[in-house]
Amino acid sequence: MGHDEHDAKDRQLEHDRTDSTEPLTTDTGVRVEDTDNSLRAGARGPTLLEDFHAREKITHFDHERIPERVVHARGAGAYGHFTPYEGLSDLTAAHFLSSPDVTTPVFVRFSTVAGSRGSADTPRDVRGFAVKFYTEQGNYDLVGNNMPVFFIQDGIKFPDFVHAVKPEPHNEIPQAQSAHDTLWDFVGQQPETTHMMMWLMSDRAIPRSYRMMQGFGVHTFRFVNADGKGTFVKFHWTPKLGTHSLVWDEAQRVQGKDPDFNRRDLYESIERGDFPEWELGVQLVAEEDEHSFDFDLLDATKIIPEEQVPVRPVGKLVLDRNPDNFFAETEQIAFHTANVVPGIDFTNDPLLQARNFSYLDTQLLRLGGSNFQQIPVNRPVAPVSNNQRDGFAQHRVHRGQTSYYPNTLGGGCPALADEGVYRHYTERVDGDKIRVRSESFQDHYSQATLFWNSLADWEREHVVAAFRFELGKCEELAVRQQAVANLNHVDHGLAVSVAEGVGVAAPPIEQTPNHGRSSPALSQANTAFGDITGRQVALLVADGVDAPAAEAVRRAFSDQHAHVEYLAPRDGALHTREEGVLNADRAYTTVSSVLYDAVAVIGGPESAQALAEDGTARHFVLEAYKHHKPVLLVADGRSIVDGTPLADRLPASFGSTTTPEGVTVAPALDEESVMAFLRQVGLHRHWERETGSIPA
Ligand code: HDD
Repeated sequence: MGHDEHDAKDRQLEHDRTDSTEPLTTDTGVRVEDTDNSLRAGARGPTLLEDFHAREKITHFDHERIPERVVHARGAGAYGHFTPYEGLSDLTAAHFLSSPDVTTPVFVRFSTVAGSRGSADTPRDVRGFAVKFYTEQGNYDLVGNNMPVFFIQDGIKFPDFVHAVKPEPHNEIPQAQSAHDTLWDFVGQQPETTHMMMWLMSDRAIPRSYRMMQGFGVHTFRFVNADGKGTFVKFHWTPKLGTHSLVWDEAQRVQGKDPDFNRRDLYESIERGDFPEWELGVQLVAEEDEHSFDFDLLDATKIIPEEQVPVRPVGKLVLDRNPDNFFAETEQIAFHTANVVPGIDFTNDPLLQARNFSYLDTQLLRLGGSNFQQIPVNRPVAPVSNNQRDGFAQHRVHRGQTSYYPNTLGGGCPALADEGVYRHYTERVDGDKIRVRSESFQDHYSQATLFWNSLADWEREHVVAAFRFELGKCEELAVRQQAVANLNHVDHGLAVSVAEGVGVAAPPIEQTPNHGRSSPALSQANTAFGDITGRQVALLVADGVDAPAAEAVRRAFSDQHAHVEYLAPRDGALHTREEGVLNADRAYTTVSSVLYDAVAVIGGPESAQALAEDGTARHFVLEAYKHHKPVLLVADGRSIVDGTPLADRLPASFGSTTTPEGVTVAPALDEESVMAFLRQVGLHRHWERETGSIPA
């Protein structure tokens, strides 16, 4: 189902969509004669209070802002739909999972956590992955992240954690950065954060695209079937395009070159018809197996390793429609972990229990009162019928004499339904009223070590570099030292490498021996490769360019839904080697290599010479190389790297080949070289390439 087929949510929204086609009016519908000059006493006299149009216009403007989300303020979202592969009625009574014939409209909002609403898309941070399913049984929200664990085990610590990671209160510095003293001061004293900090220091924290990241429900939830039987469940979203990341240096530069990098990528992919896709998977654990793990299922700082419980694919999510209005839809959407439908229930995870309080509470403030579920994007497609009344901005006109239950005067309406109702899972609980953390929550290191052990060499190098960067930004040496001491429980070698980079003493002895276990599913080296949908390739061109070669590269990529842009020293028409015309897509001075996945330079002697003499073009190629991106150099286009360290890494005389460093060179453009370059783009990055000596 695509954009044109109008699902139930789309049809509902149609009533609210507004086009400004009528003449200009006030909010009360009165046509306005002049909106440039306020009403005044004399041409140079004072403005009159009776100018209701001017007052209304300015007043409304004054009230345009609402509080941003206290976390996850920066985000982007889209509509789409979810379809299960098969019926799951044996596990859950949830109707949206009952049959492949049921397709459910969704809205998904992706976000960073720490930054303000106007911050950049690519800081080192967790990404939110929040899905609202508009099911026939009411709205179901799966409010997850792109990492499968969390910083803390109990929601009561969430305000402390967020205060520590947000800009420091005395000077509100730094914006959207975890690299500062207060975060590391906090986590250094909270061993339970260690596992999540390993994920945060990994490449997961700098996704190339929202389309290329996993999502996780994090908590263990509970499926409940029609007979009331429960099964523990963890939710996974797996992107069709694989899980791919930026390079940290690149991510920092993107913040300046295009702060909207991930938002733009999502929006443009959908506009182009390259609809992002994820597979929903579930890990299922029978109730009787609750205690058969060496960690607690209720502890949100733990994963269930996929080798222990495989992920079963159960359905597909496709995003195929951009919102019409960012504020109305993406900003006003209100997620809440307690928005569940029959068949899905909670567990006693203390983090989840706190969330079930926090989300409703925050929406009441953020959206100005209790009627926020009536905002178009939040409205369920399921009928709403109850005795909740009044409140600010009540949009419903409830008819009838009664607004209480039970009643006879209103015919007993609304009555309780016999079927399809939400029934809380029956669970026996018994215990003293105490403030303690369960013994089963006390192992904070084993899974941090598991994660470390599971990474490829290049991923580990990135983790060490990330720790060095972050701790290197901390002013207090004691804060650095504490973090290193904590890492010594994860892996001694890791702790030593980090210590060496940040000028503190390396721990002399191993604290906790590395258990040696790993879980291959945790490494991005084992993700999907080869699908290059939506990848952006920069093709540097100048006057005199070999146009047939340029067009051949572009065609080969667009056949696979990737996009080649002709970047030239200036905008507009170029003359080609063949004395024709080629239109540049952009001047390369307006963009940067960090906004592209790969770079190609082709021949035409005049074009090659112009590019080779231009420092900006040379830097473009070197920078792409430094960020491990595929490079294609054809014919004399290769002269762009003359005199750089890259030249020494190319074969002196060459046929068509891809070097061990992942640069494809060809004496003339042919099918083989284009395909070789395309394959390199499908591999995302050439991580083995040495880049430390490249001065870009
Ligand atoms: Fe949260 C927003 C995800 C723990 C309190 N959270 C928020 C969003 C996501 C998450 C994706 C943005 C939703 C949107 O796009 O509007 N949060 C998580 C995950 C957690 C988590 C995966 C751990 C497993 N959160 C968490 C705790 C608390 C909160 C423990 C409080 C005790 N989160 C909130 C909030 C926010 C929020 C304050 C801010 C804006 C909002 O809810 O709508 O209520």
